[in-house]
Amino acid sequence: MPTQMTDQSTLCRSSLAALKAHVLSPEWREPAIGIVHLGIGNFHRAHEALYTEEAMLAQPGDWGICGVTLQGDVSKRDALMKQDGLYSVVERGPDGVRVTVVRALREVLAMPVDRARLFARFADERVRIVSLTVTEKGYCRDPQTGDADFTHPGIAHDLMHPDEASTVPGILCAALKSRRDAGAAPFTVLSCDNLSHNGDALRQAVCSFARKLDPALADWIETQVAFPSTMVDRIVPATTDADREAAHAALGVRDEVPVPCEPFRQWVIEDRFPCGRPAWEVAGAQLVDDVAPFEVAKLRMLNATHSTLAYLSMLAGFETISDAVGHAPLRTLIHEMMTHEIAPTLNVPASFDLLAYRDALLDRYANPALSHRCAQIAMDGSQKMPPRILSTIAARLDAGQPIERLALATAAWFTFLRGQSDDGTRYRIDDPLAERLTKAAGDADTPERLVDALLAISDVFPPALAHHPALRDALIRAATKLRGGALAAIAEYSRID
Ligand code: CS2
Repeated sequence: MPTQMTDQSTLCRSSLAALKAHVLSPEWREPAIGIVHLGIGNFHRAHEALYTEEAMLAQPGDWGICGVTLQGDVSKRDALMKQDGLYSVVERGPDGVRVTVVRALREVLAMPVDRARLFARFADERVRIVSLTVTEKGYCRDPQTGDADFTHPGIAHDLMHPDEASTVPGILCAALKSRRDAGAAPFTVLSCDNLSHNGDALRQAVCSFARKLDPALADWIETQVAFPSTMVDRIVPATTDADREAAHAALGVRDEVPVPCEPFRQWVIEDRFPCGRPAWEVAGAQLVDDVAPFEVAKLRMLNATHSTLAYLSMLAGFETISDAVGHAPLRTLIHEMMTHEIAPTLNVPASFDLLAYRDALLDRYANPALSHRCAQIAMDGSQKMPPRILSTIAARLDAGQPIERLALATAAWFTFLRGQSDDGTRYRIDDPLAERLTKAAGDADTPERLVDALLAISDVFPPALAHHPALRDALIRAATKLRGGALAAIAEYSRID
């Protein structure tokens, strides 16, 4: 009888038996698929997938994951499926590297080519959770109203052709409609993106889209579907050859798609899952009634300082976050920014020690083993700046408080949009509003014009903020300093009281 040829040199389910030291537990029952995850990038694979694997080891259940790439990235699907959905998480801590093979991912689909298979999954009542990491821009929201953005070409297309939907609101509506039409229970929709009140934000985008299409469907979604909010946290850079080599050295077989990450991880989840969920708490997830304080603290402390470091570093020439915090004045600047300008705006439970949180963040950033590139964080500023930095600025201006360091962060973004670092190196601006932003920044020949041109972009700056004189003044001061070079501006702003 001919034997089937398997590639012994690459990670696959038949190589698992030899990898006992690199799985969480050799006891493993292959689960049926219970979660469809939209946006099968590195973050999900180092976060929810790992929590889910640990939950299933403690409490067996059918929570296997079907991961979906929404960009039609067939090569990503094929690379993962060639390895039967297996991949390794390469945890890089200051004390060394730990490689763990994750088994929870059972299938990978690419939209739009796999539409029929994806909708068969959505129709399967064993799928009880549809989770998402599609980044801020994936929600296609109107920044002013929070509804789906009906001027967005993808949303306009999906309203005309709901059976060929390609946006997140369009796909979720079509999937939920198929459940309703079949008289089946809906699935829970779980946003895992860095948006404030991410569950509510997604619910509004989906329901406003559904209301245009089919008001009865919108009513059904509003009353029947749960959209719990979550706060997710783990620093997960892009994969490099060094990660492939680390996985190979540990496993003895090749893994083309490992995921590097820091040892730290956190997941705070609003506990509203009418059709059940994995026992994520056994893996350390915190199931709470209200995620908002955790979510806002993470966005305003971690993500805000990440963006600040990224824009100042793109100008000053620091390549990674650990390089950036290795520059003492920059580290001081973000330390002081968290202490004096951000932490006082946060309303967290008494047990949440914000200064300890700040110090832990600085330690995480300094992790020399994690090469987290500033250019990766600098992407999509038009989506990231409002929840990360502008929300804190607005709160402080309302209270009549100073915003100098936050203004420097914002002016660094404006200056970054000119597409050139202080030493003349040119880079590309990767942002859904890139055309408008780079035109506004490129045409401005003075700090005043730069600030005015960018404040006029109402998708980023709501009118009350755009017209606040104290903001404009602080931005012009900071943009003027940045003209003299980011290093000099960092030095000066690290010294203010
Ligand atoms: C980062 C985040 O890329 C970015 O914008 O700020 O991905 C950050 O690493 C995660 O939110 C950490 O949990």
